[in-house]
Amino acid sequence: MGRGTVARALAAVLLLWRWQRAGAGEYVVGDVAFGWDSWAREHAFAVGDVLVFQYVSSQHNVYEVSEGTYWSCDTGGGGVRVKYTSGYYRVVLAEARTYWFICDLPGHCLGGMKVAVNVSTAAGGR
Ligand SMILES: [Cu+2]
Repeated sequence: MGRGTVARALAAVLLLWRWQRAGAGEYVVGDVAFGWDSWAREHAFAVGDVLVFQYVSSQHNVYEVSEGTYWSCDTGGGGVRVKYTSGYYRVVLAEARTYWFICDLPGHCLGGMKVAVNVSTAAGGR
């Protein structure tokens, strides 16, 4: 029981993804390091920006999900829009809306491995 608690605490620390700007309007999201969600919340995305998810495919995946699934981390209820499991996922943010992404490996989403990306129409957002 104590061991499980420690594992969970570690997971909460380690399961945050790193953001990195890779060029004009392109952003790389990789495993390890500090909070991707807080970074995304502070950053203004515009239509046409690109997110590149890069991670070890045996350790993580990326699902684009509904808002409800984002908050519940429960992917059993039909809230999954797209599943990406290859370790490399390049998504063009083509629509002005909120994109919801989570990692579906057991405990990862609940541990904080999720991100909401708010995309607005171009011009003046940043
Ligand atoms: Cu993960």
